[in-house]
Amino acid sequence: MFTEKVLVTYKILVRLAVFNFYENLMKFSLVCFVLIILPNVLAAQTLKVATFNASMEANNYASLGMQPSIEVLPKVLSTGDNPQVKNIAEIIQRVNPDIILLNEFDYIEDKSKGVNAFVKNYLQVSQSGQAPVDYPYTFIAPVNTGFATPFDLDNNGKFEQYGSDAMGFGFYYGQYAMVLLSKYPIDTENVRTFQHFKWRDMPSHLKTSYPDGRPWYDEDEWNALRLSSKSHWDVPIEVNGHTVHILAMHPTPPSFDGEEDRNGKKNADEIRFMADYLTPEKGAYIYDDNEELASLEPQTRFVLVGDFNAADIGDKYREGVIEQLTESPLVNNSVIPMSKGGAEAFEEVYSDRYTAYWGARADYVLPSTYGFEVKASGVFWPHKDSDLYRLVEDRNASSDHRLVWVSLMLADN
Ligand SMILES: [Ca+2]
Ligand SMILES: [Ca+2]
Repeated sequence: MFTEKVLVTYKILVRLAVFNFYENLMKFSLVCFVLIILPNVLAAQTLKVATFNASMEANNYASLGMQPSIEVLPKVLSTGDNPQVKNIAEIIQRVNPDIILLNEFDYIEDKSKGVNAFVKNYLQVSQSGQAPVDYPYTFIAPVNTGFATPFDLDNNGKFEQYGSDAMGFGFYYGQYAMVLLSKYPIDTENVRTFQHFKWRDMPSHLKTSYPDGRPWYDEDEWNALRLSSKSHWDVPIEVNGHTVHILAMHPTPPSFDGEEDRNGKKNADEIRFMADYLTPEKGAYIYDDNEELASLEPQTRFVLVGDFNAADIGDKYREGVIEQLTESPLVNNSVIPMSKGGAEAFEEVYSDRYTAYWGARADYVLPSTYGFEVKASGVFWPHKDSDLYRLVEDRNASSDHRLVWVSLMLADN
């Protein structure tokens, strides 16, 4: 009797112990999942991509008393104490994108004095209490801006090498260039650049003529003229086992010219070039700077980024230009990034989409329809009552453009 009771009690105790063990194991597993596995799963799938015409070229630092040249930006980046650049860094820290293109960041061949100095001395330093951000992977490449030519490209009768006579508008070589910063590794081997592609090699290109029909460019000029005003880039980035092609450009503004509309035509064809690059059919004519034919394959994840200088509505809109991208079935323009600051700064009902303080949607982050879901987006443009308005309150606070960002979920399709 006694041993039977002991045995029953013993069995009950064992069952309770086993039950507690499994219950605790379940709890422990759940805690592990929430604390360790879940953040990695989420991090693996979400990608925040931004574009920012930061306007960091040499004209921005008059207080230094230096003539605009390629020497100015390295000086600014070496100190970490320029208020305008600190504000630009604070904006980036607050948005904290995984990948960001900066337009109008001079081409400084020695990265340690250029883009990497910006990361080290500004982004990795807390600005106004914000968490520092790090971008271990950066990409730069030569550009056409300020690339001297022997031609009179603006036909003002003067051969000035720079300014409007340069291959792309610029007063010194490398002005208005661009840099790409990434938290994820860049597949450097497979980067393609299109700095050298000649405008004449684009089939059915737009023609620039005087009002009486004579060609604007003479034969030597036309044979030498490159299409890209800065450069066009395809930079593949490895995001947790997925390749994402960052397609970057900064087409010339469709202004600062005459009736011939040479810059308007260039802007339209620079955008067409990138639209053609998205498919092997349309992009069959495209060659890269290694003189190899190149275009994207079907079912490729890409994100178009940059100041495209092409409004989609309003008085700066030009019919048929930005639609080459925004109406492509390959491109997802269904979610338009917006801000309260833009909404209140202009009368137009659509000004909540503006990305520049001169009133237009000029800067774009456009993901491929393939492989992504848009989760959130925005334009960093605080409204006047915000504490952050100081970051955009005038031209010298940061830039004449605003940072645009899109958060993407990598979908399997
Ligand atoms: Ca000429
Ligand atoms: Ca000239």
